[in-house]
Amino acid sequence: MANIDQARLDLMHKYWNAANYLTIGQIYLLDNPLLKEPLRPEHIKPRLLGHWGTSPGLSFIYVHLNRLIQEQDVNMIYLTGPGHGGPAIVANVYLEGTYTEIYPEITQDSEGMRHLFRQFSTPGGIPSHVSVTTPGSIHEGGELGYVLSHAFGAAFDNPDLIVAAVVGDGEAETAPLEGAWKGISFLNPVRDGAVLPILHLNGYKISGPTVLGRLDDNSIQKQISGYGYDVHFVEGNDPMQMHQAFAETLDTCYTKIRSYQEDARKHGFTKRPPWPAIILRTPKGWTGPKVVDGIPIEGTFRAHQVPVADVKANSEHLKILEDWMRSYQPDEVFDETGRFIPELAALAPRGDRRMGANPHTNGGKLLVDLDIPPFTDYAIEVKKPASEHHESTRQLGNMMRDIFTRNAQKQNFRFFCPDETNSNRLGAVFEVENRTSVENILPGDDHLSPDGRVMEVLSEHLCHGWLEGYLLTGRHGLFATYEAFSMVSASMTIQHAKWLEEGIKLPWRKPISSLNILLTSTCWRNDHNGFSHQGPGLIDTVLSKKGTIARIYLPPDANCLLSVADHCFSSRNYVNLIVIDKQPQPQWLSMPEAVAHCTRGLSTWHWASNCEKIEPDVVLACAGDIPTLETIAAAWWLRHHIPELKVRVVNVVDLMTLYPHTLHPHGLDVESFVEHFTEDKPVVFAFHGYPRAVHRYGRAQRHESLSTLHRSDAPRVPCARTSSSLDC
Ligand SMILES: Cc1ncc(C[n+]2csc(CCOP(=O)(O)OP(=O)(O)O)c2C)c(N)n1
Repeated sequence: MANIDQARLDLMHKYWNAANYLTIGQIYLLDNPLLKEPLRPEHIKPRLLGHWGTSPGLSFIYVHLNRLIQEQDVNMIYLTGPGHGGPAIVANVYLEGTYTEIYPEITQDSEGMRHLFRQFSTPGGIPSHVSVTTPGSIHEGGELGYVLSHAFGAAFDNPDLIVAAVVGDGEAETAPLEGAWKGISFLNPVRDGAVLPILHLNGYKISGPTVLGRLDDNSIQKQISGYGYDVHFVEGNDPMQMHQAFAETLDTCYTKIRSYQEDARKHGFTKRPPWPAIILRTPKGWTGPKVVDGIPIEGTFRAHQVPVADVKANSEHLKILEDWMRSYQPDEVFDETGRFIPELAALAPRGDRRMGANPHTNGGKLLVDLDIPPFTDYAIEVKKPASEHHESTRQLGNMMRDIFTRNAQKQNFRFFCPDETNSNRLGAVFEVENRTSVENILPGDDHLSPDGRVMEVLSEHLCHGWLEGYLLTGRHGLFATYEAFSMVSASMTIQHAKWLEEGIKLPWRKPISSLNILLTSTCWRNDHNGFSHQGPGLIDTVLSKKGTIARIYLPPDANCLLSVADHCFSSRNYVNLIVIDKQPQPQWLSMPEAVAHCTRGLSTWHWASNCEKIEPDVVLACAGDIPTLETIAAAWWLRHHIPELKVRVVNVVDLMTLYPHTLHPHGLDVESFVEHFTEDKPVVFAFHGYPRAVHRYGRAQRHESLSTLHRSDAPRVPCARTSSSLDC
């Protein structure tokens, strides 16, 4: 590979200086942003927050990717695994101009810089991570482990896109990240983009060494190449040598990526390419203070956060900070007014090629509506409640099959599932789609192909992360999982929910397709499974999220499921949780009845009650398919054995209707709530999940006790009945 022009590298070095300077300014300074006067205690923030250690490496990579983008006109986005390096990414999107375009008050001058510094990690300002407020981010990186799964999700069906994904070497110890290297086994060079993993081997976590940091190159090479990558090392601490080495390596990797893609696109898929991965070994806190109070800082875990503390009170520390900041020669990179000097600003890509402005990172801009067939086409004919028994999820599988067909040209829909598509009765999708694999395919394999869009990998983390990456870059999908194991990735559900909660407050972030999670193989009907398969906890997890984004549906039968799914697939910016079992179950409502029921969110089922015109003695309420069956059976028994007792059955499909309407937009007002649950009659609520959900919100509506039927955990021996002899 030819040497990179030294003059260009010198300028890039200055650009990197500017980014490092702005990073430190965000961590430390309240005022005096350009150091026009000697640093004084009053210029320092009262509380020093932020992470320096990872930041110089992140900026180094950013500056180099800018060169590649500019020279080769690359469509590239940047995902920061160690998202705590937020100030570095904010510094870079500020330098490239996207920050000021989105936040005009952060001007490209000393006043804007002052504002940029003051807002960082400050109440009312911006978070310390690469969060939703950061242009160009689809990955906050606060909870470590998901960068590669997000990166692959973004690359699927984006043939032109290269996703640079920085993996922290601490992050690389997490289980989700360890699994995510396998993404290349699902990445098709013909129709997908590429992921360029850059393992940032700075050797340390918060307070100790990383496992990989203590391995020699040979061991790391074996490990990463074992996943199928072609490993490139760039190591050292001399900046100018490192600029040259990294630039050359980047060029090599880019050439390889494009040649694999060109070959596959010209000749068709033959085998998984050995995609390149870079191992960048640099000191933690590179270019920062070497020693403070006699203790080494650069190249140690002590550089992780704020490398020089107590700067306001300790004049020696203040001096270290000032010398450190001046080492980046701010007067060489910013002019008198604080503007980035044009010769350096010219090194950033233009327009949408800037990584902070790439539309793939604001997926709503690229979102094309999903073409959803009329869900009523998949209706089960129900002439009389419980006259039919069906596996409800099968109907959803039929609908998804046709969603795949209708959107085949747009290539914007994928289904993610940990190896349970058939088990969850969604196998109709295989009439038109395959499972994906770019590894060897053997004659006996079932619906396995490099072209598939059914993403089956036995990792809830990967399914979830891939779907999130896919959604955040403007596409659509569904994650279906056994209910109990949705808890494996529950934390990802929370993180995505928080992202959406904040994202909807930012007018520049365009709405994206909702995160749709189908929980099936539920706790009440795991007939051949054990206690391990019982745990409806994700409901509680989603209940804890804000009403602006959280939705939970418990359709009691197939027609309700279809209606709910149609709504979820066309919705935006929600986390939609749909809970329904896969086993044959009685079908209660005709399609028109189901539509009316789901539109209301809950209904009194007069056909199961005996008090249409009068106040009941007791309300039997239910949410969830098995609790519905049990409740209908109980009501039947009461009607037949104690006919003088007036029983009302209320079925809840949209759990959020139980909230007070002040807390959730779907919540009923008190009058409507009382219309169903009465002012003061006892309510016995059979609920699919843990009882506190119903207690908390149902009680709030009626200010009195409500009994919930639910065991403190699901039964070890399945208790559900599938009676076909109910005379409803
Ligand atoms: C899942 C998770 N566990 C723990 C943490 C707390 N944490 C924040 S930063 C960090 C160390 C990260 O090390 P590394 O990924 O190597 O990043 P870098 O050294 O580049 O800062 C830890 C443990 C976290 N953010 N996420």
